Amino acid sequence: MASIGIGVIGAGVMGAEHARILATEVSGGHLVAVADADLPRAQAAANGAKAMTNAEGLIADPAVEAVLVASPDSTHHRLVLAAIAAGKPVLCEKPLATSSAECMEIVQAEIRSGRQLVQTGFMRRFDPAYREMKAVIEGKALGGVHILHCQHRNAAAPPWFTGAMAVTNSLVHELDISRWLLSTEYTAVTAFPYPSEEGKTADPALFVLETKAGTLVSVEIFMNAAYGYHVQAEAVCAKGTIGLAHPALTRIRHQRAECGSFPSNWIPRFLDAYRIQNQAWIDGIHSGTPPVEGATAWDGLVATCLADQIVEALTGRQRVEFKLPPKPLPSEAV
Ligand code: ISE
Repeated sequence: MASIGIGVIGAGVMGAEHARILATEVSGGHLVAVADADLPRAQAAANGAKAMTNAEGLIADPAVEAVLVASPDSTHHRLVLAAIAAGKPVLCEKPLATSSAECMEIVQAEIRSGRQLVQTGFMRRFDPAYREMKAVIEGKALGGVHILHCQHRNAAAPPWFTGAMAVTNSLVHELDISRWLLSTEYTAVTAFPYPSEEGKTADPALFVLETKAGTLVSVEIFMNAAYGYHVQAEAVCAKGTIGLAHPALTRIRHQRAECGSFPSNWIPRFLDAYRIQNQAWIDGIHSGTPPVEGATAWDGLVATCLADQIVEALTGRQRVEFKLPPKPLPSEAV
């Protein structure tokens, strides 16, 4: 099959990185267009491919056979629905949409299209280290997982980042990856926000999630950890533990100390994950079978729906039992 023409919507940090990956690091697909409200920014990311300001125009463009959405969160719902209506496969950065009602509209529209067109960009599922962790957990040599400890630290939150976004934009990664690692669903959450100064958002915050499998998942979210970008996960199992190793590839020993550096943000840490994710998405379009590791529209809905309930839990130290809408069957699409 000929190489697939891909259009990227959004040319900010993530959109520009996806455009670069699609232009230079994948096979079987290539970048044909980039859309961004800021034309010079679209042109810079397009690097010779078409640049435009109209996202709907990009989706309608006949040269665009598949769409990657990396525009601001609030635009995802509208653009993913437009891609489904055009019958084009769409890989959408997380979150799939900003409310579970919007996610449900996407789930329903995809069912009505009769094809699995949507992949939610939970790229950690393609990260080699997380995949190794999953293989070891499923191999059962360490016994069942009792506790999964997760840390998600950013060097500094951007000025426009709200307290709720620490959940809807950052914690959603742990919601998805832990559910995927453990093959279970969550039942409840208790949030422990660090007492914050008046008018400031709680940072760091600790969340303890309960699961159907009985495993407890602890997640620290620290948006202003200052020292660098750092994601950690360790599964405490009956006969041992498995965790992610330090992300640096080298260690420096100097003046009686040893150190390994941290990246400034998630792109260097998850570079392989983004590339492998995008390649698997393209391969799935060619074969007609989306990658099994990929997060579906339903997975996107689960993360957003739980995140909304966790934001509520943040307002007090209360335990909240999760409620999820029933997963619609293909025959139940409305
Ligand atoms: C950001 O939007 C991402 O998706 C990163 O992967 C995450 O680590 C970061 O906390 C988010 O703000």
